[in-house]
Amino acid sequence: MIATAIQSTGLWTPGEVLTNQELVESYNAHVVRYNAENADAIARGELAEKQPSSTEFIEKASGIKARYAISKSGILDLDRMKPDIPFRPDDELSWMAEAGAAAGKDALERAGWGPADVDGVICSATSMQRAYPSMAVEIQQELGIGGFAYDMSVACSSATFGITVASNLITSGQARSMLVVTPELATPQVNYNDRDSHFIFGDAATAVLVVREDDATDGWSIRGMKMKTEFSNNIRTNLGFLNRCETPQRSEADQLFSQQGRKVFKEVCPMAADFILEHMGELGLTPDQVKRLWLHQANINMNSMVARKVYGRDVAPEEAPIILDEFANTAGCGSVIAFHRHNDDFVPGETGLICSFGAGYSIGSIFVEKRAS
Ligand code: CO8
Repeated sequence: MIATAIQSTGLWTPGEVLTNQELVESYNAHVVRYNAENADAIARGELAEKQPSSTEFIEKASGIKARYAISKSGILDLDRMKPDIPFRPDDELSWMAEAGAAAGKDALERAGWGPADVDGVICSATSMQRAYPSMAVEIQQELGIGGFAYDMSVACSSATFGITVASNLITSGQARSMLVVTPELATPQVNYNDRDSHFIFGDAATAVLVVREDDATDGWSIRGMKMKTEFSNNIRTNLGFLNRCETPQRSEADQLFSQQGRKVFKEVCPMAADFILEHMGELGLTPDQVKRLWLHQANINMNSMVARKVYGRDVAPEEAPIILDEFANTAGCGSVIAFHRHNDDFVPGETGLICSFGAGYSIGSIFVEKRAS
């Protein structure tokens, strides 16, 4: 069987940083205005009085301190409370393709590879800016890559499932190398009027260059890949192409990200830990042979719990690195950013795990082993 490897990874972040403090100040100003405007209805018991948000809660409950955002001013503008994205005509590069292409370019430069060395592009992300032409084909054109390209989407597991598909395309002989791009413009999906979720997401894009192992110069051997899905309504968006035809019409809030955060926490932690241990067992690995878990980045407490269950003991921060303090939840990008940022200290032969978990529910697990250069 043709073995595969990750040759390099790439990362793109928007230029603007949005802190918890800024977000909470803006949300709390909205609360004051909302409660004043609806004072009569609140007094009659028809509407609930909105409660303020707090930076202390956000950091303690999630571990998030800040996030990168494509339009900070739009989010903080009380009359708007959503990113303000300048319209681009059809003959300009779209926003999502720009983010994906930048991450892809970074991955290629880090590998020292050119576009001609790549056989195709998979754009795998939570949401697509449009259905067609495919985002992947636009990114392929922007990067000057030949071959074929297509989109796929598995929410938080978009990148890990995308890497798995790319690896399988290489193993089956359909490509020698694939660029898996995950542009997550997550802030446009956030309801900034909602206290429970206004702080959760940030924008980023990642790219992973998956290659035949015998073409890899150094990088990471892929030792095993495993995927799981199980339907749950606990993390959901209802945005879709049927919406404009539905009767009655959905509100805007009903088309944005929503979740039962507590339930997700309780259900996904054991599911992810059991899945990781099962996959490890199938590969003949024991937890002490796995140096690091690059986990999905939704919640710091969730990651500590999953890591503790996997290792069967308390874990050091470097065993399950956290990037959501800087990035917040970047959906499919989270585990790849953790891997991208925290792998320099691996020596050849050492093994780590890239693992996503989230909406669907979906879990994607990829064990990688550092290769000699
Ligand atoms: N400020 C102050 N207090 C607050 C706030 C706030 N902003 N929000 C809630 N509270 C209060 C609540 O009212 C509650 O008060 P009380 O106890 O009096 O009722 C108290 O704080 C505790 O509330 P919770 O129980 O809801 O708080 P938790 O400790 O559970 O923390 C979290 C909430 C942070 C949401 C937590 O449950 C969590 O992170 N869960 C896991 C969620 C998760 O992993 N989700 C997956 C995310 S989905 C994903 O990763 C990708 C999907 C695709 C995304 C697409 C792009 C948008």
